[in-house]
Amino acid sequence: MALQAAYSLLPSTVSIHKEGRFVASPKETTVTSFSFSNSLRADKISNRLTIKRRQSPRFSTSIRAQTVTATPPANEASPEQKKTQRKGTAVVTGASSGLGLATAKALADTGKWHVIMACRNFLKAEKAAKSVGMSKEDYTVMHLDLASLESVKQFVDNYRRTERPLDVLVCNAAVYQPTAKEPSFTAEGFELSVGTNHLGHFLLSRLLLDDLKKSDYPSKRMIIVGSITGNTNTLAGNVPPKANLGDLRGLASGLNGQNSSMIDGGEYDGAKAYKDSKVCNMLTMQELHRRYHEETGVTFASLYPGCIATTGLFREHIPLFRLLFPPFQKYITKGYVSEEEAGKRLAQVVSDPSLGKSGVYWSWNNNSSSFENQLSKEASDAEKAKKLWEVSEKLVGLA
Ligand code: NDP
Ligand code: PMR
Repeated sequence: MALQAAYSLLPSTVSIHKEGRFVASPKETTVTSFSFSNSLRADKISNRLTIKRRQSPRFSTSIRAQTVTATPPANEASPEQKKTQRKGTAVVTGASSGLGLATAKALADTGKWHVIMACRNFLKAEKAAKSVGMSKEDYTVMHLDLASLESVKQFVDNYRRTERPLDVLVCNAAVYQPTAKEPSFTAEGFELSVGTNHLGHFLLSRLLLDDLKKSDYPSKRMIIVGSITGNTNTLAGNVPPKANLGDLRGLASGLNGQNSSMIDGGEYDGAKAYKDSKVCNMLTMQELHRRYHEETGVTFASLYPGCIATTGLFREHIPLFRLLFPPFQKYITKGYVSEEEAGKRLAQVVSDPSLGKSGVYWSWNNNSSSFENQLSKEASDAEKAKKLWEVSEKLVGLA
């Protein structure tokens, strides 16, 4: 069983106690129980959770509770928001399916946003927009292939030619290759998941920051979608292979498969490459915040929208995984969220006045209220973020 295979990769005994602390010990040998009670939607860790598994490497860790800072939903526009009557323009990458499409739809439905659907497959994006009932005046599809830095530059040029202001950028697109035996590469020869999810977005966000600066919209935002699976202070983030950027030696040596195609310089692992790319996304958001928030007034944010187990992200996973993953997340972890709900969450981060704080990694709890979540040690390591920034700048040709 696909998920059982995954269980067998878990640390031998994982117990989640009150306050969301979880500890693991290496003694047990079989999957004997998996119980949740009083499920805690701070990334869906329940008060009591016990998992036992077949074999265990040295594993003994303690995982910190998620910080929960409840943010009341805002019903009224702030005085700032009332300043402008014009529609905001939001660029959403990867808006042709899943979370990106649902976000585009949620924003369009408010009547306050024009969405630029920045997609690699023009026809698919047009069809997707129609299929969810978006009206033509609420969106524009523009070509963007994040697996090509040339395409990123071309997108920025094309966008500038439209002379539209840019008010919000949402870096959402991603690829996940959990079953790939060998790495594949972007046009410039970077391992595909990190090349697309991190480097493509890194260049895009750096170039479009100038355009965001020019916007007169009252709340300018740049959002980079993160994930729980890149955060090793959560149960989900402890499912092997775990994210780990190490000292970035693989990235520094070009991530082109000559020395290594993994950021930490290790053996290729598609699932790890994705999780590493999400750590890069969350580190980049914080580095942008540190460097530019004060100077530009732009709000930088990341988020974990919930487990949207039905999206195209899992298209390369084995069929059994795709069959079992949604019920597993719905009924066992209770981490499941529909595409529609996840789209509303990301749309909140785009436009809700109460989510205007910069440098935050947002999550949602059981009753769908947002809170400022705590990132793992690595995903909040300021020194690593700086190093990642500098190495990435070189790779994308900005330094
Ligand atoms: P989908 O596969 O449904 O959407 C991914 C989107 O990215 C698609 O539109 C896809 O385009 C696009 N894309 C992929 N490669 C490129 C590229 N080279 N250039 C441009 N666009 C590209 O997955 P999700 O909606 O689930 O994922 C969206 C975001 O949510 C990702 O950042 C993911 O990490 C994050 N996330 C998802 C979770 C989940 O449970 N699903 C949980 C946490 C975070 P195309 O349609 O052409 O394939
Ligand atoms: Mg995970 C609280 C429990 C929880 C949550 C919220 C997720 C989210 N997952 C949880 C637990 C578990 N998962 C457990 C206990 C297992 C072992 C059975 C498990 C397994 C698992 C696999 C094999 N989970 C996965 C996979 C994937 O291939 C997905 C992945 O890692 O993609 C990178 C995944 C996910 N689990 C999640 C989420 C949100 C994902 C998709 C990850 C993402 O988009 O970042």
